[in-house]
Amino acid sequence: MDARLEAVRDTVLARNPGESEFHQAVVEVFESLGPVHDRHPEFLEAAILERLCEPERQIIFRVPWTDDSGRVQINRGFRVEFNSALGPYKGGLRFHPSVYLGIVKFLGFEQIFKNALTGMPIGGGKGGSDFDPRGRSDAEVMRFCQSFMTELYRHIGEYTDVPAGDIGVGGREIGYLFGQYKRITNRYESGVLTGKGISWGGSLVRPEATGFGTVIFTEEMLKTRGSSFDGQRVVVSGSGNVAINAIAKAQALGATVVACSDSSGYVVDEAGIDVGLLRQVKEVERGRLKDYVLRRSGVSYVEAGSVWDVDATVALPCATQNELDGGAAARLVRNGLLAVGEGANMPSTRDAVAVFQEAGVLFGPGKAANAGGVATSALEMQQNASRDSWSFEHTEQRLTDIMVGIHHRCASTADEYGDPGNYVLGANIGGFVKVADAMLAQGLI
Ligand code: NDP
Ligand code: 2IT
Repeated sequence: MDARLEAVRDTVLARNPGESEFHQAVVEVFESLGPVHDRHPEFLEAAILERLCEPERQIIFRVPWTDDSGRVQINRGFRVEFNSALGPYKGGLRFHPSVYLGIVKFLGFEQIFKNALTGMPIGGGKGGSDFDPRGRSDAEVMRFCQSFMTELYRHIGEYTDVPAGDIGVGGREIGYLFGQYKRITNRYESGVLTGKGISWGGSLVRPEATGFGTVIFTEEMLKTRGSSFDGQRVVVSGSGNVAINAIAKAQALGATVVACSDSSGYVVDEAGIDVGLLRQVKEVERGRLKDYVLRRSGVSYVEAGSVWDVDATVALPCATQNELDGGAAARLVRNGLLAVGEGANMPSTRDAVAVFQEAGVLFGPGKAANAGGVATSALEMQQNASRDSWSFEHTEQRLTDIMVGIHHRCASTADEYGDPGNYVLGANIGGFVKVADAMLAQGLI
């Protein structure tokens, strides 16, 4: 790493003890930024990096609620409003028992660069709670969401901060959150949340957008080698919103997705995952992946194993951070891997990224490859602001154009900085320069 940046890095790590995922995200970005500071000494003088690493505002709050048996439960809520140089804070809410400040800050930090890459007017933020929705009734989820919003509402707004979904937060939760916001504020402020239902201010394509976008970005990478998804053997991790829609799009482009997973195990389906059945099991019934196997013949289920043990030419990690390590990466590379598109945020460890890059595997980092979700959230905000709603075809075309644009920005930035094909460098520098320029123009705030 560039010596000038090392000192900043050390200060950031020391000021944020115990937040290992945040440290990992910061170090990965800093490793790309030396050449930018050679060209732009003004960024160093204005302490852009120090300011970028310190969130503009961090909110932590108590979320009390009552479960179905009448017992009081207490969770912790977070919203980190990281950077508003380009627009209102924008980013999802994650409900998962592993959530703590270090996770929210890593996600919020990544979101700054991701949102900049989309070319849309959105800043970076993230939030969530250590609430575990698994096994909770709809009524419990509703009471939790209402309590969460009773505190959060004072911090958000169409022009301030616009949350959306992430792990454990989908259409159901956004509905309960929106209802409570509307009730407290007495405003039908559609643009305060994205991922809304289609009949009450949502956008077509938003549910599909992250998975579709990841595949579109990966297809653009494959094209640079004269290849495409057609005929590829694909493994996807996860079986949630991002994974299901990545599977659907990859298969629509002619690939066969032979495996997917949840946190309990993975399924191998050599004929190609039946997306209709997967949606029924996971989205309609809110069941486990194991239930998929019971309804389809010729399919195997591996309890507690790693889905990365299944050979693939294209890997799409779409579950969670640090789910694909150096050992798994080396095994995939030995068995013919061509490309990785990260649908999740930071799913590959730093070791894994190094293995992919040394082997010449096309590697699309999450902040570029999964930006289609937040980009389509910004399209939802546009529709809300103009009180309009667009067709599926129009919105999907906008998403495609945005993803092709992000790929182009990453690739051309990597070329410009002398490391062709390095999408990590391209994404980090491309996102950073846009935010840094805006921060410089807006003075010391
Ligand atoms: P969902 O809650 O819909 O699905 C999450 C999936 O990942 C589930 O299959 C879940 O399995 C699995 N998973 C979650 N945590 C773990 C864990 N600790 N270990 C193993 N598996 C795990 O979330 P999304 O699909 O929305 O999000 C997936 C990833 O994509 C996340 O990294 C998220 O940040 C990222 N992302 C999401 C966007 C969106 O628009 N939703 C946009 C951009 C990125 P199980 O059910 O067993 O927990
Ligand atoms: O990580 C992400 O980009 C998201 N969870 C989507 C955020 C959004 O505001 O749509």
